Amino acid sequence: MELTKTAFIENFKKRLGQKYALDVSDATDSELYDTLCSLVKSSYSAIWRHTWKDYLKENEKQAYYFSIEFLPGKLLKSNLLNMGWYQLVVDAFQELGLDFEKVAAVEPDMALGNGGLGRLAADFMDSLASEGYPVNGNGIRYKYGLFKQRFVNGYQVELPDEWLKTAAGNAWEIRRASKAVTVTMGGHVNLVQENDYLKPVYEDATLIQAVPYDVGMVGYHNQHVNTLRLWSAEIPDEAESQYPTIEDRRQIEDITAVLYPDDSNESGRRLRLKQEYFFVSAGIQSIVRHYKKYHEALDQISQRVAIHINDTHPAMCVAELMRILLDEEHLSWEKAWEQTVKVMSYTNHTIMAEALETWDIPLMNEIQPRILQIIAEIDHRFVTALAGKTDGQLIERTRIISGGKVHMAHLAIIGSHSTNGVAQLHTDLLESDVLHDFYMLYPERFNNKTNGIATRRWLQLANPRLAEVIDQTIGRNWRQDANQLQQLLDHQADSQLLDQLVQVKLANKQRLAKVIKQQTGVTVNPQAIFDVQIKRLHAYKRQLLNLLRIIKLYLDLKENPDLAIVPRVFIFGAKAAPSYHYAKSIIKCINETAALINHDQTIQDKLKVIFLENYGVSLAEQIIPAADVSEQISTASKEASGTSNMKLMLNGALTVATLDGANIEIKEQVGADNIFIFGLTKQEVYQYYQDHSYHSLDYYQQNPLIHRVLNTLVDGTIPNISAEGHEIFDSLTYLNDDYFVLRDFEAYLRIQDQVDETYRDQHKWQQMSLINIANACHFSSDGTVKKYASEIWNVRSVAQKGGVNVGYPL
Ligand code: NBG
Repeated sequence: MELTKTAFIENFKKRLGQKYALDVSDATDSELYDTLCSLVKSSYSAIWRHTWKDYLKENEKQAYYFSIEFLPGKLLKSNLLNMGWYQLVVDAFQELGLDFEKVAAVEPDMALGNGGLGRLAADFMDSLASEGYPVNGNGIRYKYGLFKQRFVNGYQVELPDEWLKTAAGNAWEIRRASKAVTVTMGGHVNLVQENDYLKPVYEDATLIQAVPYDVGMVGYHNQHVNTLRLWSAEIPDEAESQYPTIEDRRQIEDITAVLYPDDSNESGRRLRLKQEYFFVSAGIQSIVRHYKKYHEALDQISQRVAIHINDTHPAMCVAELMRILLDEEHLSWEKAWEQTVKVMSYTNHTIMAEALETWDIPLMNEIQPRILQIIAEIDHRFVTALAGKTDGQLIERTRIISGGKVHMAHLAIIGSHSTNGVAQLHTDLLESDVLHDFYMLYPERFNNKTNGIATRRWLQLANPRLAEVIDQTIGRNWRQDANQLQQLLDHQADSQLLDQLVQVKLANKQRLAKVIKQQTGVTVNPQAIFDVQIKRLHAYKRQLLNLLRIIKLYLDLKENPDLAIVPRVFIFGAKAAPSYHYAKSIIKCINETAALINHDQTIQDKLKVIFLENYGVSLAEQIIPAADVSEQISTASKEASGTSNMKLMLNGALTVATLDGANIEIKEQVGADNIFIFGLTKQEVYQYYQDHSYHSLDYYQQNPLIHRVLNTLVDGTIPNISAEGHEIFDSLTYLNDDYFVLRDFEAYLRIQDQVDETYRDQHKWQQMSLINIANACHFSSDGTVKKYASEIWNVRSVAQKGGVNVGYPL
């Protein structure tokens, strides 16, 4: 049916009547939301069916993106936008006397991820569908999303995020019981000779039913819908009687209960490894089953299937595909291995050692003994093939099993044809340092794919005011093709446009000020600089550097209340991992500093510090459009890429940055004059590592300013932080400040002075802002996924890009 407002209203009322036997005026927001989702889903479902049937008809090669995190946030608005329905639905709701925003707010955030890694996966899914690529996601349907963060007396408290229990539940998923597979875990395995192959015989293994829940990933105006398949662990029907008590059942159901169970203890680690094998095995089994339905020769599977290992968590994909090709399909080891390496590819997302997973051999054996056998065989063959040909120590350093542990990154690299980093500097570091040994062995496997962001969510949806101004300036084609944003560069001298940017930013700041007031009770002045640092709480990201500067400003103002500074509102959003004690102490210190400053009458509006609770995708959508300053201040070399840097520049914030991750590429695009760069470079950081010449205590003892600022952590100036203040103080002084906070402090102060000075010249500021918006197109994830598709997976786009007006039918 043709999509018109009248037709939509008619269908909407009819659907509400069918589902709930209600009129519009009697329905709750949840019922209205559910009805709207149901209409949206019926529209794209027909197309969804065609999409995958077309893949089959055309015999398309398909790729599968395996990730333990997906962080899509809310999907209603993004589906409406991508389907071309957004404005029409808003208008229709208005005509019906309904509040669209209130209804949309009912949707729970799908928070199945921690941070950048999971959000990147979600932006990629949006871009892959919008660019028409045959690529599906594969992950876990956690019953509880990432914890809900609350602050109690300034401390982070974690509450369960029962997103599936909300009235709205997950309206987008389809449970596909018919596509369930069985995952085998635990027990023992013996190999018995049968004909000319070895057959594994399992004893006492646990069988788990993996049930997929599929979520449609709707492409932008192109009638193309991919699948995000999330697996849930259940007890197989035939095994019900083996699990008589609730406790028994929980052993199985807990496998997909929570995201990132606390792995600071053994039982947390065991559960984590189970999760990894569970979704890897379920995903690969279903891919192979699908492949076999339409193709015969498994020794050709790499021509039709690509599998992407997103970070090390799904690295067991290598061993699981080998297991199936060997044990179930009886391919020879050589053939199976050749195909596996061609199918697999791997992205590394961090150089932090803690994130390069290793597992104790006994634990791996306990979770899946057959997988351990296969990994051991891969390791053995790797060592044998290299023996005598290369330096023995290099072999020891690169082999998969060593020191009693299984090294997952080694498995991922050895078992795949491509390893990429996520920004140029990060890839360079992998090649020259972190993975240098592997780079010596397989230089051709390494490549860079700088991250990207979905402009649909981060500009069109999050910042409609800015989107409209851009439409008026360069037309609407940028909505289809982000590269068009560059046309804005022709308008740098258009003072009317620059004024409009001021108005847009102000309106967005007013909107955020309301959220802040509601959440914290603090009134902030929208004329102040909104200075934003939003990202996971981690020592290397240096929220602490920001905090020390805030304390310095506070001390300055206490000393001289008339000091003329440009008023600033510092805004933080960050969760700390539940077992990361130091990060939680930083949260406490920021909160106490905020309370001190926000309640100090002498400071007034010059300084406000806001730490918004429960940072996540939906909150980011409110904060980012309102930001003037983007804090990207990690210790050089530590941030693999960053993506909030890209989202903030797209929304016109100016970046204060170290030369780290993608900041370097942002600088290259906007030019050194349009970004505020400071601090140690990666070379300087590495030099310090080499000559051990950094002594942070000297900075404390010899620099009066640093002395004064650090003392506030321990002398009671900031109240209620006696333990946390000392902990942080010690880390920065006696424990030699791992992340060079003190070393970069003065450079940071100086660059921030430049920020103030520039902000005073609003014309210049807005021009810089415009240049940032225009150049953010270089970081569109549409462009990034094209490179993955052509350079790593070898899949092609199968949907034509629609025009701006190609919507989805009613
Ligand atoms: C994060 C990095 C970020 C990067 C994202 C996406 C993890 C393990 N890594 O710098 O810290 O932008 O991945 O690549 O979450």
